[in-house]
Amino acid sequence: MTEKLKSLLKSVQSVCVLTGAGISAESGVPTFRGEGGLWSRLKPEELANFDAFMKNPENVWAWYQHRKEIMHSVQPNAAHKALAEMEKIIPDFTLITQNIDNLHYRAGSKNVLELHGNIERSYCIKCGKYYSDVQITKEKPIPYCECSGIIRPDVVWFGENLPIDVFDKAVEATRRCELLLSIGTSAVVYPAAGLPLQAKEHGSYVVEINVEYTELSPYVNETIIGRAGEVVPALLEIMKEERQ
Ligand code: BJW
Ligand code: ZN
Repeated sequence: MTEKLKSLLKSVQSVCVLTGAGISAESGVPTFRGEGGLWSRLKPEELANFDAFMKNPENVWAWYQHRKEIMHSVQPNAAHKALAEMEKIIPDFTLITQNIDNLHYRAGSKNVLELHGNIERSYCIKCGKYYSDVQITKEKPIPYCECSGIIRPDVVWFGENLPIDVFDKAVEATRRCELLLSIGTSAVVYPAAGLPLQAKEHGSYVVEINVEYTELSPYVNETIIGRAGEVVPALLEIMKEERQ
C-alpha cells in the first residue's frame, strides 16, 4: 500500500466500492471463474441465460436452490463487516455489488446497489409479481405464479439488462467519488466492469483488492494483492485513525 493511499484513506469523504464473488469466497461461497470456480465445471450458457431457463427451468432452479442453501449456511466475513463500518464513517459512501448472496446486508450494510439481483427474490415472467419465499422441492421443482406464469429468480443473466435505476445510481456514484475500491472481482463482466474505469476517468483514485492480478489491473492506481478479509479491515483501520 502506497503512502498516497494511506493519506487519502485518512481524509477521504466520498468512497465507492464495487464487490464481486471474491469478497464472499472466504465465507465459503464459490466464485465463478478460476480454479474451483463454478464455471470451471458448469457452463454459463446452460445456467445463466434466459433461453437456458426456458428450455430447462428445473435444472436452472435446482442450481439456484443449491446455491441458495450454501448462501444461507455461511456467514458474512471480516471484509463484509469492514464495509458496513465504512458506511458509518464516510459521509458519501456507495456500495455496489455484483453478488446476489445478501451477505452485505447481513453484515449490516444499509445502502447496497445490487447490480445482478438477489437470490432471495423471484418474479413471475408473465405478470411480474415479486415473491420472496419461493420454495423448491422434489415434488415442486418449478414454481408457478397464481396467474400460471413461471417464476424465475430475480437475478441478471447474460444478455439481460441490469436494473436501470440501480445501475444509474452506481454510475452517478462512480462519477463523484474520490476513491473507488474494486474488491474480489475478475472485472470481465460488463457493464459492471466498466464502473472502475469510469471512476478513474472522472478523477477518482482507483484501488483493486484481489488475490491475483485481473483485467482491470493495468488501469488502476494500485493493486493490493491479498485476501479481502485481511486487506479491507486494514484499510478501515487506517480510515478510522485520523477521524476519531
Ligand atoms: C478474491 C478472493 C479473496 C477470490 N479476496 N479476491 C463481449 C464483450 C463485452 C461484453 C459482452 C460480450 N458479449 C456479451 C457481453 C455482455 C455480457 C458480458 O460482459 N460478457 C462477458 C463475460 C464477455 N454482459 C451481459 O450480458 C450483461 N448485460 C448486458 O450487457 O446487458 C446489455 C445487453 C443486452 C442484450 C444483449 C447484450 C447486451 C449482464 C451480465 C450478467 C452477469 N450475470 C452473472 C450471474 C448473476 C446471477 C448469479 O449469481 O447466478 O453475474 S455471471 C457472473 O459473473 C455473476 C457475477 O456477478 C459476474 C461477475 O463475476 P465476479 O463477481 O467478478 O466473479 P469471478 O468469479 O469472475 O471473480 C472472482 C474474483 O475474486 C477473482 O478475480 C478472484 O481472483 C478473486 N478472489 N478469492 C479477494 N479471498
Ligand atoms: Zn404471474
